Amino acid sequence: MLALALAFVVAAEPPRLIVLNPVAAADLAGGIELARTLGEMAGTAAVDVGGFAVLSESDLKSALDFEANRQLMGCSEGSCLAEIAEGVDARFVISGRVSPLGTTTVIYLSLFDRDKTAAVKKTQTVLSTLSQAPAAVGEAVASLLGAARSALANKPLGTKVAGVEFVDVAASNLPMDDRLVPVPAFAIARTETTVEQYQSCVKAGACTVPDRSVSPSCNGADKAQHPVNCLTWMQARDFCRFLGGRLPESVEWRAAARGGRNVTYPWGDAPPDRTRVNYCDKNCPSVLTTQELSIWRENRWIDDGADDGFAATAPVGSFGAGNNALGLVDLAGNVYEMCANDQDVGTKVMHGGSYAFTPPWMRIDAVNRTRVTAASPFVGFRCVR
Ligand SMILES: [Ca+2]
Repeated sequence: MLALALAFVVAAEPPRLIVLNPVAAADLAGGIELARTLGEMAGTAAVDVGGFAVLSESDLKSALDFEANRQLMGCSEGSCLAEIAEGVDARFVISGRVSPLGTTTVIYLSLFDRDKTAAVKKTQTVLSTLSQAPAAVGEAVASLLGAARSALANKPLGTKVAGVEFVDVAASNLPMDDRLVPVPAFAIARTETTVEQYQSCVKAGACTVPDRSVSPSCNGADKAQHPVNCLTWMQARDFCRFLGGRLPESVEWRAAARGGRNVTYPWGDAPPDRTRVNYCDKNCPSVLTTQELSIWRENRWIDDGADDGFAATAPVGSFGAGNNALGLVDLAGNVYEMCANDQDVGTKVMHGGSYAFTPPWMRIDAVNRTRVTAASPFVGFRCVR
């Protein structure tokens, strides 16, 4: 006889999605009417794609009081979208704007994820005639909802993906120059990407092998727990994509390194020393080229009095005293960490200094740059998601 376990399956309500009318540019002829039409098209497309409980702007307006209604007009900032989503318990908001561009009309749509307090996907559609609008808006909405579905399928932020452990970083305001830059919540890898982690992407066919011919200090399989180095910015980007993540923006890297505190270095304000950082100590000259060595000597970039125990990279997490408040390791020293954003043409921002650099480069706000095509033993990365 079969013992049957009875289970009551409660159909989960589909996640709520709000579709706001795009904001019409002031110089767009018939803008308000067109924005309303496009908003309706986007709402219809979202219903057609399915999987979400769709609220249109007109549904919302009838649900909201006058004051909230007034705030809704022109709502496109994260804080405003978050408030609206919160108000009706929606996970996602599609919003955007529509502008003329020469003889064409451009529709920008973006998908805001309340859980990430950030836009997670953006589309841009150019229309030469308005008859193209229903198909084009439908395609844009389908792509936004694809991103919404993958956000729902993702594990919570602070989890392991392909052996990479992610740590949540709360939303914060980062002081830069004389202003505060809002940085939405995200998650960042606890360590620099290791050789072993990178290798899993190579095996999967999603990453290419680093060019280890550039230096004897490039890490191979015998250094599985060392940071992967000697790769281009594109290779780093591809690895982060493989994880479903991306490279950090410079402001994100800094916010993560601060870990919610107002500090000069990841661990605090005490100057770097051999217990906190793998930097250019007395072992460092042995891994510099002759040319580098003369430049380093000339600039006094070598701390001959210190011994951190490593000439080139160290296994990640070897300097516990240098951890930050979130438990992130090796933010300073070991390898430089490439970021997503440009420093100038053909170069990307990087942070944190490396085994061949000195204390001033270990400051959280110190910025260096790397050519996107360069592969250097000094440079590695970690991902965010
Ligand atoms: Ca580092």
